Amino acid sequence: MRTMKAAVLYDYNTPMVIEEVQLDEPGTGEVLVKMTASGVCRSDLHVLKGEWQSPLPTILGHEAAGRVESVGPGVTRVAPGDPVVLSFKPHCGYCEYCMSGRPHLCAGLGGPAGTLPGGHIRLSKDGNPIYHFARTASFAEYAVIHESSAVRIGPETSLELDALVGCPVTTGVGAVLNTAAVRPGSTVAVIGCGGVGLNVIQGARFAGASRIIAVDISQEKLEFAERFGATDTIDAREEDTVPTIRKLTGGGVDYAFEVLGSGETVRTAFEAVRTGGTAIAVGMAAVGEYARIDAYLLAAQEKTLKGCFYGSARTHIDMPRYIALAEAGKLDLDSLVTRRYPLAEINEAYAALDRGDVGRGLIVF
Ligand code: COD
Ligand code: ZN
Repeated sequence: MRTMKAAVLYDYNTPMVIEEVQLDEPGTGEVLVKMTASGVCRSDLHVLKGEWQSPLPTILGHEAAGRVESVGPGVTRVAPGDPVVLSFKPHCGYCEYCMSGRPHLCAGLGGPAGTLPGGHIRLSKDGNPIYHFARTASFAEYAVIHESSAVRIGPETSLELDALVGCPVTTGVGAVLNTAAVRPGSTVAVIGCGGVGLNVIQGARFAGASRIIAVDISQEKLEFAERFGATDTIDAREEDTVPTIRKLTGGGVDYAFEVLGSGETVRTAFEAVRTGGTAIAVGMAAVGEYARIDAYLLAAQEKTLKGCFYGSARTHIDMPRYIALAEAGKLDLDSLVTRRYPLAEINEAYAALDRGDVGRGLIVF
């Protein structure tokens, strides 16, 4: 057991407490990672605000990179010293989803929310359990994770920026390349240009989209989106999104991505695609929220409405590839990060996200 600094959330809508907690050694099939950096994402904010329930107390953080410190019994995929990106979707490798190339939907690993696969809890404070949010709990100096959550990457890499591959890059670029399989020359709309939306935009640019229409309610975010490849912008506060997209494209886009998480914007995405087009819901709405779509047009215009979880990622294939693309200058990780914080300032980092500051914040250990 080791003692380390971590940010603990005890109650919704209260600041995280930076304090010493205890972490057990990795068990069978588990890996201990020393954290280099962990990104600041809206999914954690959803929990902070109580919009998504998670057992408490918990340590948030799910997009991170670091180095393997030690491995538990039976671990063969990684060794101490290996640089890894953390994946918040561990997979068993043997279930129908894993075997058919969709490990992001793996159904083979048990355990309730807030625990590691198998139901294990390795975090505690004075003998009381602390839950592992998203099976990563990366707002801490160290994390114990499942072996399949430790994605080994090349030795020569900027581990700090690679943290972003853990969530926004894999989710956003994967939504374009895997979930939608955008074809060169297609037209694309992106509704919500936060950390994940920017990666949908740069994924679409990489895929060769001819037109990338960014939609947001912040002029600053729209200007930032242009740096990542947006060819047109729509301020949803001033313009009606669907008619504007139809006018710009002569009838609608081939693909519209909802990257925000609301029923209303899923509907906007559905209405913004042309006949035969595809709307992809990347954002996760509040539990119980519905998207009203025109059931007649769904059939008559042969539209597709598709969900996307974690960029339909095959993490061990995709994450090293995204890093290679970044190293080749084809994806931009550097400009995504607009501010770095020490762990002690994590509450300020989430306040900045909530305020709508542009780009991604990064907690650097
Ligand atoms: N129309 C257009 N844009 C809007 C509107 C609106 N009505 N309201 C808000 N926005 C903009 C905001 O200004 C902001 O720019 C953007 O939408 C949201 O961005 P962020 O930075 O707040 O959020 P992200 O990018 O960190 O996260 C967005 C997700 C959709 C990924 C996240 O919230 C989510 O739903 N995650 C679950 C889905 C998933 O697979 N997650 C993987 C782990 S995160
Ligand atoms: Zn995230």
